[in-house]
Amino acid sequence: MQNTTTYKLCIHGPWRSGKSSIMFRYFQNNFSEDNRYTGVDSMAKEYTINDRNIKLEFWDRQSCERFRALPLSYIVNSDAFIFPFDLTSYSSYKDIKAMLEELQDICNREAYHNPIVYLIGNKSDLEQDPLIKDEEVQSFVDGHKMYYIKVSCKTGNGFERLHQIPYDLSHLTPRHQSKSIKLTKPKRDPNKIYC
Ligand SMILES: Nc1nc2c(ncn2[C@@H]2O[C@H](COP(=O)(O)OP(=O)(O)OP(=O)(O)O)[C@@H](O)[C@H]2O)c(=O)[nH]1
Ligand SMILES: [Mg+2]
Repeated sequence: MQNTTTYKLCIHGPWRSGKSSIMFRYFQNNFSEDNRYTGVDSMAKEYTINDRNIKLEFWDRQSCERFRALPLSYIVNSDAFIFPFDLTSYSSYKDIKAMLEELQDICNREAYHNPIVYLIGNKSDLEQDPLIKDEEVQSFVDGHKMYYIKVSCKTGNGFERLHQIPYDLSHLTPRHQSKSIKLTKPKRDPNKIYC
């Protein structure tokens, strides 16, 4: 039987930007207005692309980790990143830009690491008079070598592009294969209160 190649994709972004909703819309094609997605860290799906077996794992950073920087173990072991922001919140957009600059600094230091980055403008169903102009985001994206995709987890709009991700990744050698560090659930201190 043929080997399966696993690619890891980390979803990181501001609080309530739709990280968990993106994962559930992608894997289960559903959406929930309430917060019932909390607690699920990862989901995976297998594909066959050009006769190769590929497994795509999404890792969702939980809201209680919202003030923490992305741990280096996530960065060095991820083949791709989804960075969502809320199209109806300018502070969400400012936060995502800061997070992306931080990721880029680390990737530049780790000179060999060149992940695929998807900047996601989420909640497009709520956008009537756009608060964050497409041209503004596009000029940021052009300077940073990443894809910009507008989606709505509520309606599923834009997800056809996200479903191309396994094809984008299938051209790469996965990061974790040569590394000993693995993505795992974050360790919790039993004496500490998490949000
Ligand atoms: N209208 C609309 N609401 C959305 C959309 N995506 C997410 N939401 C809502 O926004 C809220 C936050 O979504 P989550 O998926 O929990 O966001 P998150 O980034 O995982 O949140 P934290 O983990 O708490 O930081 C929830 O109430 C969702 O129902 C969307 O595309 N449209
Ligand atoms: Mg979440």
